[in-house]
Amino acid sequence: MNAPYKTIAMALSFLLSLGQPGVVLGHSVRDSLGKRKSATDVYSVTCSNEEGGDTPTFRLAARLRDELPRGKPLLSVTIAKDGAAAQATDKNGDGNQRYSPWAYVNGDNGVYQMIVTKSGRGIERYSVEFHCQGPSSSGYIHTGTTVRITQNQ
Ligand SMILES: [Ca+2]
Repeated sequence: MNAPYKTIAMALSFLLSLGQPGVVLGHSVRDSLGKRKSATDVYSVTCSNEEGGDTPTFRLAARLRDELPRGKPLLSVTIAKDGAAAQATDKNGDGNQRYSPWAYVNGDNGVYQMIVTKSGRGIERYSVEFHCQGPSSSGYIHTGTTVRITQNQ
C-alpha cells in the first residue's frame, strides 16, 4: 500500500472509530447543525499531560467559524468543565476566514464538554479549532488532546 492510500485509510478508520458523521482533522472539527433552532452538537474533549512530557493541562481553548452556506443564525461554542463555562460567538458573518474570539476554561487535565449551538432556525455549517494548553509558564504549550462527538444534531 503506498503512502497516500495508507493516509486515507488511516483517516477513514479514525472517522469510523467515531461512529458518527463529521470530519476531524488535527485539533479541529467540521460539522453541521440541523434545521431546528435547538440543534446542538456536543464533543467530549479529554486533556492530558503534554505528549512525551510531563506538563499538565492548564486550560482548554476553543474558537469557532461559521462556514458557508450563509444563514441568519449566529454560531457559538461553549466550553464547560466542573461547573465553569465560557462561550464565544462568531459575529464576523458566514463563509470567511475569521473565527470567533477564543473561549477558555481553566480546568486542568480531564474531560471537558465542548458544545456548538446557534441562535435561530436553519442549517448551519461550522468548524471549531481547539487546543488543550499548559500553564502560561510553559508558553501555553500543547498538551494531550483527544476528542469524540457525543451528540450530533
Ligand atoms: Ca450564520
